[in-house]
Amino acid sequence: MQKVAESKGCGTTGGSGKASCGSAAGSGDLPPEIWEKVKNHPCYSEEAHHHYARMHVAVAPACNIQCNYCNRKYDCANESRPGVVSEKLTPEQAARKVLAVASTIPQMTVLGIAGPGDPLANPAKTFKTFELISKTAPDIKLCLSTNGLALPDHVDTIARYNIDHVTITINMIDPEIGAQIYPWIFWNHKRYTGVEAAKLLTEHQLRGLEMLTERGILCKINSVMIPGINDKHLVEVNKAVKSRGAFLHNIMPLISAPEHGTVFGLNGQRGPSAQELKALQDSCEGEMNMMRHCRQCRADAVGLLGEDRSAEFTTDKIMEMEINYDLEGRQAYQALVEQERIAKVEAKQEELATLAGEASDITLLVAVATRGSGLINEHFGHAKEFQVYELSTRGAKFVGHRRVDLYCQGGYGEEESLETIIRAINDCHAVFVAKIGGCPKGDLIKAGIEPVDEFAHEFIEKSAITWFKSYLEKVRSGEITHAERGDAAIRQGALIAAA
Ligand code: CLF
Ligand code: SF4
Repeated sequence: MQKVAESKGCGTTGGSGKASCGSAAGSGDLPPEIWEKVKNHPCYSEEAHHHYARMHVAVAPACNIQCNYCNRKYDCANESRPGVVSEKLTPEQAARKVLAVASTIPQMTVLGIAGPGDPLANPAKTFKTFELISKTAPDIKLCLSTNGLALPDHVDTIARYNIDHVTITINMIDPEIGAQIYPWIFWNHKRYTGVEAAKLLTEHQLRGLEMLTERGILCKINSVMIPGINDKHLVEVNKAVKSRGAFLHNIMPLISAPEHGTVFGLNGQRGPSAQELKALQDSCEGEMNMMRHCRQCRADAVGLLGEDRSAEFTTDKIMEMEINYDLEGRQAYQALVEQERIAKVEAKQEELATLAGEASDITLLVAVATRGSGLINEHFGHAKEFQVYELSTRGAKFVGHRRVDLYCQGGYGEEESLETIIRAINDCHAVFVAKIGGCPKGDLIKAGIEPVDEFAHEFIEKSAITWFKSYLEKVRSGEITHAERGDAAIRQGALIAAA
């Protein structure tokens, strides 16, 4: 357990001076057995999430607690963005779906069960699904996300099925705070409310975490940041989970809008701003590695984090699909992905070395339009999200992403969506794109955000460092004056899919 706790996890990306899971050496400062577990898990490795995909199967509809940020009509809000699950699956349907996706998306390496309720409130369906998949697709990593109430009862089963990655959503360790988040829990055929409910929940969560880490199972903690309720308290949560051997901490913004029909949505509880979220993540980073690339995905999501290909794999479609689960083909494809990944890291390291003599204390953010592979390969108008990197003389560090409305709307509503995009990346000095039209370019410049298209289809971090060096040079020569940017808005609600 200690070994895991001391390891530098995957929220730590290169350039910060700390080792990264995606270092050119392949393993950074992680023990080899940990590296094997995280190297192609898109949630446990920030570096991997540019290249590898995950899928969820929605086999777990029931829940044993109530969170004030969740409405049962929607996906599990602690592992999903709001939006109905398209279909609930039986374990057999789920197993077929996994094979269908694995045949089509060779870089899909992880199968997660994350709802739409709590997987451990549906243990028969959850473990049957894992059992079927471990037999038919043995190269796929198994991953589970839970609220933790029933966790201590299932730790041995989790270990028996080789489920090597478990996420527990822990929003508090103080029952007084918990009572403001959870109106009730259902345990041992009895409903508990208020502080008593929250006390039971936190005891089970922390005991479950200890039991898992004692068995060498990698644990990630998800926490929903709820301003005015648990925002300051999450620093204490961070210490508590680190001391119990958690590998990674993922502090996510509360998603709260009246149309979701949640208690928080209806009573006007706001989510954090981009600056508030980053400040909390930064303050916890000294204690532990922070995940910053979570997309709060659906309980039936398929694809790279940030893309959703679930519509390609509805039950009707997979029943008709010819399934060819080709293990060798998958491995060959993933070997190519690894080569691409190593080239990207080497390019970054080379460029980083040229920053060595710089003494500036300027730190700034830039936004990047990407479709994955660590490349600047998305058109501004087609971007559904922008990845955000922090640039300093220490290099380029991934610090988050901003979901946006598509700019290209077929000739309608572009001005309106541009306003929301500018609000979402308002804290950035520049936006890197593969291509951008004249209109949005002008408006971005007016808003003080430099559109940069000269690095189209090149590696993100290397390009960002090159641009940053020229920025510093312009500041030094007096051509520009460096100024801090303002705050940015975190988009609430569901993603608008590309047409
Ligand atoms: Fe799914 Fe969760 Fe496993 Fe990932 S998601 S069960 S650990 S495979 Fe990932 Fe999605 Fe964030 Fe979850 S981006 S919501 S952290
Ligand atoms: Fe909703 Fe998940 Fe909370 Fe259950 S644990 S109430 S499904 S957010």
